[in-house]
Amino acid sequence: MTNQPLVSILMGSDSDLPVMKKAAQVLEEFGVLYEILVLSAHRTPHETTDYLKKAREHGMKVIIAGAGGAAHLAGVAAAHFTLPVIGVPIKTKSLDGADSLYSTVQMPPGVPVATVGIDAAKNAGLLAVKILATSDTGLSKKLENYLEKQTKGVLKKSKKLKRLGYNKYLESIKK
Ligand code: RP5
Repeated sequence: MTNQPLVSILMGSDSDLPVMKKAAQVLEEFGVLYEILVLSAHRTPHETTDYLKKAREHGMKVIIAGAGGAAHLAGVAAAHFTLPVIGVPIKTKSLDGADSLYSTVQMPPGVPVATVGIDAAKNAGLLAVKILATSDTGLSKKLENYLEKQTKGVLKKSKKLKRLGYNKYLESIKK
């Protein structure tokens, strides 16, 4: 592992941060270094393009880009950055994030953006880890452990549901 960031987490506005922090949390869990910035395709077009053009020479392997509404950030990132770009469509008040989803996912042939679900920044973080794990055996092992833990967690819940029945189970998980 190097001591320089490998993943760049970008978002169009600081209002996206409560969602995008979930990508950062996953990367931290796996010990993957990242940098996190607010850069907008529309409000800071020149700064965004400058950053993206230099991202590869600065050692970035994956970019995660989250934006809402007319969400062009991930697409612009993919236009300038030659390695994988993961898009996170942010939920909006007006159209519930359908606008963000379509803007992010409907890229023209030749310029792919790996788009996760609306507000699914956790999956974006995990996908970045999976991409990096293709050439990092330590990370690959950590992923196996993570997935094993996840499986055990689900099976434990299933056993508990069987034991308690659904009414008592629901009582037990009430907040
Ligand atoms: C997008 O516009 C941002 O990604 C954000 O999701 C949305 C609203 O931005 P703010 O008005 O909250 O700054 O560019």
